[in-house]
Amino acid sequence: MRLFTGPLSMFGAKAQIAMLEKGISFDCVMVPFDRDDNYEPKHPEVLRVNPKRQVPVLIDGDVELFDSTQIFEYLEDRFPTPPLWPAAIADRARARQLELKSDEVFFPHVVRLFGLQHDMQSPPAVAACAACARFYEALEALLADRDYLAGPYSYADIAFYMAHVFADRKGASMTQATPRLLAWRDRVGARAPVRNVVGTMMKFLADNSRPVPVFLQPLLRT
Ligand SMILES: N[C@@H](CCC(=O)N[C@@H](CS)C(=O)NCC(=O)O)C(=O)O
Repeated sequence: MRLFTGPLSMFGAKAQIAMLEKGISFDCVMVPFDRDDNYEPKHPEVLRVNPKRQVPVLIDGDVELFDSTQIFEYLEDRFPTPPLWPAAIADRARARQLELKSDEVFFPHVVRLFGLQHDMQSPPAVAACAACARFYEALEALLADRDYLAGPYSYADIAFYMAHVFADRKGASMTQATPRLLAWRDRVGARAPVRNVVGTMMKFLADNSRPVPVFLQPLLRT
C-alpha cells in the first residue's frame, strides 16, 4: 500500500494516523512541497489518480483513491480491526457527521486565517477566531458524558485533532474556557500514532524555522 501525502498536509496526516492506528504496513510517500507552501511540482501519481490534484492519495493494488474521508471509509472496510467508527448505526452516523464538520465547517474558518496572519486584529480574522471558539464550545458540551467526540476513539477524533493543530498554528487556540476539550486533546495527543505523525510534522516546521504550537513543543524533544 502507498499513501501520498505532504510534510504539512493536515488531510494526509488524518489518513496516515488512521493507518498507523490500524497497524497497516504501508509506504508513506512525501510529495514535493515548496517554500511558498505549495505542493509543487505535483507528484505524477497524484496527478494520475486525483483530478483535484491534491494529497492524500492511497494506492492499494488496483484500488486508487483520493480524499481523506473516502480513504477512512476504505480503511474501515478493508481493515475492520481495530474499529475506528462506533459500532451502533446511529453512533456511526453521528461520528461521520462530526468528521465532516471538522473538515467542512470548522476548517474553512482556519483556512480564512491563513490569509490574514498579517492582520489578526482585522474584522474577518476576529470573526474567524470567534467561529472557532464557538465550535470548541459545542464540542465541550459533547464531551460532558464521554472521553472522545463520538463515544469510542474514532475517525472523528483524528480529523478534529488535525484540524485543531492547524487552527492553533494560525491563532485560533483552545483556552481554559473548554477544559474538557483540553483534556480530550491530551488524550488524543498521547496516542503513539498521533505523536508519531504530528511529531514529524512539528520537526519539519522547526527545521524550517517556523513556529511550533506551544502544546506540541514537547514533541520536538522526542
Ligand atoms: N477534501 C480533501 C482535501 C485535500 C487537500 O486540501 N489537500 C491539500 C493538502 S492538505 C493539497 O493537496 N493542496 C494542494 C493543492 O490544492 O494544490 C481531503 O480530505 O483529502
